[in-house]
Amino acid sequence: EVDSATIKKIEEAYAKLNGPEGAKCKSLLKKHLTKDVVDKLKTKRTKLGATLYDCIRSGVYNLDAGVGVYAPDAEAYTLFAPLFDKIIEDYHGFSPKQKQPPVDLGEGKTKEFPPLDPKGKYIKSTRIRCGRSLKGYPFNPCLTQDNYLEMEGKVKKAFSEYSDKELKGKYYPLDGMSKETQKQLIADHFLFKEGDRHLQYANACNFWPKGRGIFHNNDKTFLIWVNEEDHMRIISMQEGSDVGKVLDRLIKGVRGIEKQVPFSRDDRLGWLTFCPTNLGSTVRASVHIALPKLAARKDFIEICEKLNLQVRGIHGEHSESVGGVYDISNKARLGLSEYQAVKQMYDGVKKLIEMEEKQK
Ligand code: ADP
Ligand code: CIR
Repeated sequence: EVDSATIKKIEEAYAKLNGPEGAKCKSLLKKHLTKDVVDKLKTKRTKLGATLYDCIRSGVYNLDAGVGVYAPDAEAYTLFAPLFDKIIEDYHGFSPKQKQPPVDLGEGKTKEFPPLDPKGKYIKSTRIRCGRSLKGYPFNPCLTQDNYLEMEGKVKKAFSEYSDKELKGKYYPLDGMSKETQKQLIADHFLFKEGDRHLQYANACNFWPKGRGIFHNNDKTFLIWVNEEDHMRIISMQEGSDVGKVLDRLIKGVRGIEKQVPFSRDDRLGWLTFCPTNLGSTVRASVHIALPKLAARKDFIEICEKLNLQVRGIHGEHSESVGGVYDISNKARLGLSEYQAVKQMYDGVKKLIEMEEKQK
């Protein structure tokens, strides 16, 4: 049963999105939260207690959001499917009839990805990340402080099992980290930022910084974020444009950790994540790249979108470009394998470089 106060908040949220305040809002939430969807879903509650309001809260407070929804638990994706399916289809081009293909991390195929920019004219660095959720735990809004600490303990133990020399490293909890260290790690693109309002309004920052932290090897080329947006973000990155090498290291890291901790996977949606934009392969493969001639064109973003690429600023999502350097990655993660997601970025960026070289 959903109490009348929550139903009222859902109705007010709908009114806000469609009233004067929401006039400039362009989120997928606003687009797909129709009156019909509201009426169908406002009285539903997941077994863990989450309502439609928990899914939409972030996008109702952040009218500048691109997407605006998060799933408080795995069941939300099916219980609130009339909303999520529409947003998922719009973002990934993945229809309700489609199914995530089997896992293909790209083992044995990483030689297909030699350096994109061997002379180092355009690309500064390359990063590939994927997300994982621990089996048996809901997403952020439903986690207790004990859950956070228990999860942190489990993954910390798993990290200590890495025997590969390249991956071996140390776990640094956020709780107790000095502000200078934290700031430096963020500035150098290694650590997640703090105080993201999209996550805050999704109730994803409860008990912060408890249970949050980062594992990394000595060179900071292999890193794992713990309990930020997702339970885990597994990351491989390095200077230059050697995509194959970055992927090789990510594969080793993922295979190493999945032997220790079981992950949540859905038959249709693939690896489960808190944000619907990350479902499926969960892979975002990106380069930091400067393309001065192309980026000067008015249709630069459109060119990238046509190549299934997403453009972000230099400090990640919702940030700006600095010195003409952009973060360019695959956009879709669902409906394609991990290997295909990397290939989408690889082929797209290759094309962008060709265009830059031909541009007058
Ligand atoms: P995510 O990739 O996990 O969705 P963000 O967009 O917030 O999240 O990016 C996280 C961090 O990774 C940011 O500091 C961003 O600048 C950094 N980053 C992303 N791609 C690259 C890259 N190719 N090289 C170096 N840093 C990168
Ligand atoms: C938005 O809607 O703009 C934010 N909620 C972020 C959406 C996608 N990005 C993400 O999950 N990192």
